[in-house]
Amino acid sequence: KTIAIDERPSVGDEDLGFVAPHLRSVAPSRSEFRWGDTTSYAAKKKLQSWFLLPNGNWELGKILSTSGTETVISLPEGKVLKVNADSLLPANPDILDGVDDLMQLSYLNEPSVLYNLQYRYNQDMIYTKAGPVLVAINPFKEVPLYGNDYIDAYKRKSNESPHVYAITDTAIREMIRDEVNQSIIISGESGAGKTETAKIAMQYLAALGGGSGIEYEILKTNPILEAFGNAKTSRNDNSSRFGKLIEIHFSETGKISGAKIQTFLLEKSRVVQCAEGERSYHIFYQLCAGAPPALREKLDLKSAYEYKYLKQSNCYSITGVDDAEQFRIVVEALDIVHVSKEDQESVFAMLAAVLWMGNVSFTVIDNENHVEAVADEGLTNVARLIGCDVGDLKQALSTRKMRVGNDNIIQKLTLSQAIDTRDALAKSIYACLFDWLVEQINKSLAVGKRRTGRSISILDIYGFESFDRNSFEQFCINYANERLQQHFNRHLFKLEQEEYIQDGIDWNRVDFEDNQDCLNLFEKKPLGLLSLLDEESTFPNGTDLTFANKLKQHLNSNSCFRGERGKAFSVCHYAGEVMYDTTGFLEKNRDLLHLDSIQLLSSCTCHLPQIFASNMLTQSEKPVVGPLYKSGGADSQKLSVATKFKGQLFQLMQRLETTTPHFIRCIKPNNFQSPGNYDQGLVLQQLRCCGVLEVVRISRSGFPTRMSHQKFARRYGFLLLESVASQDPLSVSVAILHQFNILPEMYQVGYTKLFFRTGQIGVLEDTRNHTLHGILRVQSCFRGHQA
Ligand code: AD9
Ligand code: MG
Repeated sequence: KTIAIDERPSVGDEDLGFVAPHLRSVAPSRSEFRWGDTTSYAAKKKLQSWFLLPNGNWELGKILSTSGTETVISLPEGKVLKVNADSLLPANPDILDGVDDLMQLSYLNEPSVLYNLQYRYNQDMIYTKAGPVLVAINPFKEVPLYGNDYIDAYKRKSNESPHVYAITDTAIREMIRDEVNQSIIISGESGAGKTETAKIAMQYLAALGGGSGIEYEILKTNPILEAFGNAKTSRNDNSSRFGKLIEIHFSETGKISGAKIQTFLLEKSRVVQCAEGERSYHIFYQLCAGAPPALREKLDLKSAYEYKYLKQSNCYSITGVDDAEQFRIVVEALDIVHVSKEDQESVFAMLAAVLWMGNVSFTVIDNENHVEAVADEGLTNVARLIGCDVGDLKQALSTRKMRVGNDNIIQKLTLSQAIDTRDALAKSIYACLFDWLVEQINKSLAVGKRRTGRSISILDIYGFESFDRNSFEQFCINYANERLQQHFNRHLFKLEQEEYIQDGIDWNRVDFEDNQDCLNLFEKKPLGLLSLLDEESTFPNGTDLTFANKLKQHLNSNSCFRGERGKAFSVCHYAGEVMYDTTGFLEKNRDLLHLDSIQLLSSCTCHLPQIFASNMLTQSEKPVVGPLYKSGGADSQKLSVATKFKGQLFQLMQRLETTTPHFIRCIKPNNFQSPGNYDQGLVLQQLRCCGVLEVVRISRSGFPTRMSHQKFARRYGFLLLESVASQDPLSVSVAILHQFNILPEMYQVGYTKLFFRTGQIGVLEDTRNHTLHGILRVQSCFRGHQA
């Protein structure tokens, strides 16, 4: 046989360009790898291998010799060690360094993946594909990967390296080609870069243009929502404290015609309480620093450190951020999304009212420790700003109307009750303001008449959180992430299977480890976490402790649940076990605003009644959770926070289910928000947690290597020892399979493609390489002779 001289050895070689990326043989994962095999990796000498250091990191070494389970390996700096084969994993040949899709790695194990990502990261290639998923590693610095030139290059497809732009471009093309709505689902832990990634995707979409500046308006929603919904936390200087889905609509001509934003569960508690070193929502500091003199005077604004709500965490500024300048940017953005100057002023007045509310103090008035709000600067400013009578406000903050039998009585409050009432009012005002603002933005972005009904949605939700102390907020956030993870698993898995079915191969469902058990733990009725939480929230005498005990009583047999000491319990999430402290769970789930406060707010001569009216209406439209929460029955009936959130998530999932999803997994390379710092352990933990390795495992459990009959015949046909009667690609392919004794259970022949199990193509590739090497040697020898 004659072979073209340019058919060189192939693994990682550029001539692989014409072969499906999956072609390169994929080695079994660590657990699947059997060192006893005759084809065992360790048996091959001088190969590169990963060696597990005692500190948990991996180091690259060369195998010198192997006997039994013992291997001699040389490590950098001349160290030679005799090690157990268990501490070794095969490394990829240098030629595969920095491949842009992890599927191209010959050996797909944790150290190889870590190394590949790091190799790219060190060169500012922060994006890598993991099969269908885009992995994005936060650079914590500006990288030269964005802007119009890049956008153009991805549009023209002259740049095909992994990028958010590329994913977004695929979404646009698939929306047009398949006439199906698309979604870009961004996940990753706090500070990993989800919000930035979402903005980069929006940038690409906006470059499609719209008309009447709608695309510009859409981009301007970002500074507004970030000002009102983001805050500095210990993890991220600009941490989103709400979830967001933005649905961008397109016209028939493929231009943007409008958009709609949906938000999920804003972290209200931050308004009145935040941890040392963290901040409340950016907008408060921006207002204090940037309000022009006239506004300042009108609202009687002081500096941030004069307000108790802002003072408690002892943190007022963020390195590199100019709050006054940000305020100007937010005002400009509000102008652009058509929030009138008058409305803007009301918004700022509400913000000032919230700040002044925190300064309202109380004084003890009797020997039963009852208190009364002090009529000082705080109280009078709140009353003035929200437009109510000082006396009414004082009354609402110091007493509570109760119904006992048929009588209405007025009960005085203790200090802690009064503070709770005050804080509940402040949280409520802020949360309603946030919702109202989103509503105003949506009015401005409302979809134009000439729409196709096609859309691309971008989901940027808070990532999985596991702190030293985890409360109700983490409980909700992690529940949301479980839902999202299920969508992720099922979808990627389903797609994979559909391809097999389409190509007519014999396919038995491959089960994968899904997180349904954990979701059941949350959602089962009546004995699930959410139901039990709601039930306890309706009991007048329910406390965080009785709640925790009830969980232990009913859920201890559940494999995803573990009762802990005292008021704590643990949940085995897909991303790891998290211990929750139930302190405050019931209160936060009830999220009560007393009727007195509601009445007060309804009577105000400001925007609030209007804002509240729409908010209360949406709540009363839905079924209530149970009987009235508190004794006396004077409080409004409303949906519990957890139940409302669950409903929102169900709706969200239903909506996403009708779209073609594109997944982006953001990774945080270090905990210091610092550039050029790649912490292997931290990255690995996230790869495991956010399921990147799992996706690869899922895609590998089927037939991850696939190649069309033609390509297969062309690539390996020359290895045939006997000629085949019929030269059609399928016959040639089958003959190759027989000659190489590929076991029937190791491959499937589809209508158009051959499908192989993990690692199967490796033998063929090896033989091909050897043969080609031999041929090259002979040819060069031959040429030498000729010369
Ligand atoms: V949280 O769950 O909302 O707390 P995110 O949203 O995952 O979190 P975010 O997008 O806010 O993280 O990123 C954190 C910071 O990382 C940003 O403020 C940037 O300073 C930095 N970052 C993230 N992505 C990029 C990027 N592509 N280029 C440059 C980036 N900097
Ligand atoms: Mg964010």
